[in-house]
Order: sequence, then C-alpha cells, then structure tokens
Amino acid sequence: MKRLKVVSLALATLVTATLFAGCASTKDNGTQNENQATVAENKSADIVVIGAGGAGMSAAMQAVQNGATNVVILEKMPQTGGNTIRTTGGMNAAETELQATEGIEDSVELMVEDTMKGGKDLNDPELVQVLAEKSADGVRWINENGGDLSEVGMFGGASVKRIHKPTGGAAVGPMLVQMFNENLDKLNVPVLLETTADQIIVDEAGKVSGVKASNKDGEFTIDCKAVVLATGGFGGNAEMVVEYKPELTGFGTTNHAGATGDGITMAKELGAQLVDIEQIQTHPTVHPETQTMYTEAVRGNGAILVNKEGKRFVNELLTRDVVSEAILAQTDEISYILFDQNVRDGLKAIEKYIAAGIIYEADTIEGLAEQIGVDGTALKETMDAYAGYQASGTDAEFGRESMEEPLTNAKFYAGLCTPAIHHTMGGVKINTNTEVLKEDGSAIPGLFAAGEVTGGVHGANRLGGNAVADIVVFGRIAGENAAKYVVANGGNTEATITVEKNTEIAKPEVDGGYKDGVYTGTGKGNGGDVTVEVTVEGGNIVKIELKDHKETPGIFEGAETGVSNEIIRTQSTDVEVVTGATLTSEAIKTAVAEAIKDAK
Ligand code: MEZ
Repeated sequence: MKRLKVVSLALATLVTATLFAGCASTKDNGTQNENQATVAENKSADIVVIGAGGAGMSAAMQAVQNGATNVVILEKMPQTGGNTIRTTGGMNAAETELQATEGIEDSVELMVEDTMKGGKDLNDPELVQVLAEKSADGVRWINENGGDLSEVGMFGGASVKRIHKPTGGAAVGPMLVQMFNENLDKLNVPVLLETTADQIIVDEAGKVSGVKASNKDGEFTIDCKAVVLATGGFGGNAEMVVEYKPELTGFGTTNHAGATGDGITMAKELGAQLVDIEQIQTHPTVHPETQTMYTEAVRGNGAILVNKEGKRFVNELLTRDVVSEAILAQTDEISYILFDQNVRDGLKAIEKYIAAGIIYEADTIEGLAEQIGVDGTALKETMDAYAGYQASGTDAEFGRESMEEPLTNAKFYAGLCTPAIHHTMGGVKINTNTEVLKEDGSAIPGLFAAGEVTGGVHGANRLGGNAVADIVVFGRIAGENAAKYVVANGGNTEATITVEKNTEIAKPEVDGGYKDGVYTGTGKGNGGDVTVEVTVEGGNIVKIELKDHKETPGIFEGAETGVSNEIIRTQSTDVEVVTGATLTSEAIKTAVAEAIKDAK
C-alpha cells in the first residue's frame, strides 16, 4: 500500500492580525524589531482560549454569551477551523426535535450505550453521559446561532439515525466554521491568527495566571484568569503518533498540519494527567494519494466496500477500527468504495470527490470493473447478491442492517481507499466541568480543556459524528465554566485586545514587466477548477480575483489573500503555499501562471 508522509509546509500568508494592547499589562518583554510594523506587547484578558477549532470557538462563543467580557482566542495557523473545517459527516445527538419529527426512536441511554460499545468500554462513563445528555441542546444551539443541521442520517456504530447534517448532506465543517466566525465577529471576540501559545503560566498557588505566546513580532505574555485549552489532537504529528502507536508508522493522515499535540505538551508541563494517549483511530476510507476522506455518510447512505477481487469483505457500517482492520487484511491493504447514482444524488459531499478527480465512473458494473482493474464477473455477482440482500432486508454474508440502496441505478462509481490516521482519542484528563485534572485527581485552578486535546470521551474508538458532538458539548461547558470561574476570581474586566484584519491588497515590490491587460487562467484545486482574473497595470500584476471555484469556505479565503498578495508583491508565481490550504494555493499559482503566460 502506498502510504504518504505527513508534509508540513512553511507559513506564507500575508493575512495577519495587527494587535492593539488597549490596556498595557504589568511588564513589556516584547521584542523590538525595526523592520516590523508591530511589536509584541504584553497584554491582559480574562479568558484565553488556545486554539480556534470547533472546541475553542464553541468555548469562546459560549463564554461571551454567558457574560464574559474579555475573551481572546490564540490560533497558530493562518486561519480558524482546525480539524473541524475538514469534518464532513455531521454531529451525533439523541432525542432531538428532528429525530422526533422523523419518527426516529432514540434516547440518551442508547447514545451512551452505542458510544461506550464503540469505545470498547474504555470511555469515561460520566463524560459520555454528559455528551449524550447535552447533545440535543448542542444541535439546537448551532441552529439557533445561524447553523444548518437539518437532516439526520445513519453512521457506523449507531443503532439509529443520529448524525445531524446540513441540507443535502453538505459537509458539516465549513458550515460550522462559518457559523463560528460570524458569531465571534458579532460578539467582538478577537482571534489572533498565526499566534502560538508556548506556555501556560501558573502563580505560586498553582492557579492559571497567563499564557506565553509568540507571533511574527516576537514573544509576549497575556495575563489572564482562565485558559481554555482547545488545541486539538496530534494526528498531524507523525512522530508523536508513532511514539504512542508504533504500528501506525507510514500511515497517511486526514488531519490538518496544525494538529501537532502542543496542548498536550503544555498541560503535561503543569502536571496534567493523560488518559488513553495510545488510542489512535484510523478512518477506513481515505484516498491514499490525496488523503481525501470519503465521509462515512457515503457508506451510511448506501455505499459498499469491495476488494481487488471484486468481493465484499465486511459489514461496511461496523465501527472504524473494525472496518479499517478488515481493509488492511485485503490484497494491497486497499479497497474500493462503490456506489450508484442514487447515493451520489443524495449526498452533496460526493461532488467534492468527483471534482477532485478521485472517483471512477461507468454506465455499467462491468465497465466500472474494467476501470478499477477488478474481475467484471465477480463484481457483477457481488452487486447482484447485494441488491438481493437489500430487497430482502437481510445481508446473509455480513449482517449489515442499514442498506439504504440496492445500488442498481447507473451510473456506478468507485473510489480507491485505505485507512489513514484520523482521531487521537487520548489526551488530558478532564472532569464533567471540563477542569483539567492532575495525577492526584485535583483540578488545576483556572485551566479548562475541550475537544480532541482531551481524553476519555471516546475510549478506544470514536464513533463517526461524536467528534462534532464532543467539541460542541464540551466546548460550551468549558466556556460556561471559564466565565463562571472568572467572575468568582475577580472578573469581568473590559475588553483589552482588539484585532484589525489586514485586508489591504499588497503593492508590487519589483518590476513585473508584463503587458497591461486583464487575463484569465485556470488551475485545479481541492474542489475542482479555480478560475482567476489577473489585472496588469503599469506593467505590474495589481489585482488577482478568484472568479469561479468550489473550494472550501473558511479555507480558500486564506489562500486567496495570502498567495495573491505574495504574487503581487514578488510579481512571480514562485511563492510559498498557505499552510492548511495547499491545493487551493497551488491552484491559484497555476491559474495565475496560465493567465500571464501571454503577458510577458
Ligand atoms: O466524526 C467523524 O470523524 C466523521 C463524521 C467523519 C466522516 O466520516 O465524515
């Protein structure tokens, strides 16, 4: 099997935040640099949230909604979203209004039972209880704040339809991140991008008193009363993954480059207890070359898995650990995810895979078999047998219960897949108030944590749809409790940090020597073609506009501004890509290069 290395690219964006320390803190140890416009100054806040993924943004939003007045988010990447932006499937929740409307009989007890079973009973039952109990309120909160969780579907390891998704089965992550960004903007919560938290500071009594951070201007300290640690997991840190689970050497990852486990390291320095740290999940259906994850919803909505011999080999809706293991036992450790037109029509997320050119398609099963190099007769037999199981409601071979489609409606589609690192279940130990606990079980005063940086919620194996439930439920609890803690410890203070986004278009720093005019070009991005319009004036590229694209909202903006500004500044397409938006960055570079090839 072809396994890919995790590649981490250098930051190259011009989208930075300019910081204004409205209230100077006790001492300034910021670094002076004559070549830079801003200087890192010490600052103060009531609550510092570390990490602008789903857990951190839920926490900040809830803290402010609960009355906190001086909250700031630090994010080391050039954009918000963390792994959340990549999430496709949806959010598990039990006893929701939507389930009731659709006549789905679910209960908190059943969600607890499924989650514990999926996690092989290694989960912390108290955390699982809270996850399930507060999940329906989480769905309501997202929808009330402008999100869209309006469909409910089936996922692996769930006894009933429980995963809540956006309209038409669109990817959940971009919807969530857009909702968070808009709300944080409205609530005036500053998000300091490309700003890394390096250390959490505690006073002599062991209470949280600040965060040491750094950005391009140098190091600085933010004095604060509470910290919410929401840095995500370590699935993007191959070295750390292998340290805890050597058998994952050489595996690809679905994680973004920033998922490097920094929060775990910082919490460990304060004596935080770690739980289940060696429990690392692979997602079974990931395209080996591009690391694109085919959401479990493709299987949930009807797709099957076949091996190189054209045969099914597993109940496709078993938990990820079981399905991953089954794929790894097949020839070349690969499988094909196979579906028909009905499945495609019912799930918008599939369009992204088609646009990315990783799906084979044909009018007949035999034609598809030929394309993927599988024996046509064997594949036809498999498909005919499956249609029979679907009609009778009994999967005589593998006992799959939910078979949404007979898979008989042309066209037919297949995508190559293999397991890749997806979720790190272990992390810092928290209690149900999201307080971070030390080895002796006592809480570190003022330190809260939520999301993938924590351990205990998912045990030995996370169910699909429970990551979003985790970030929303425990993110909100962390925000609520941090806000309460601040009040009990002398808050709330006036907001002291403001951020001004630098949306200015860069100016050419060298002579371009191009012919004036407006040129168009196209490049291949994450979701298909990206078309740009390039304006050359006075011999220089002065404007690059994305005219048409299907890139992921929340990701493309960083590439659009960062790469375009860098091209304008240097008058060259030989610029670095923006971390976390590699494909979009490359597409813009290619499109601009094509546009200006006749302008020299
Ligand atoms: O929770 C997840 O990891 C998830 C929903 C993934 C997916 O298959 O879409």
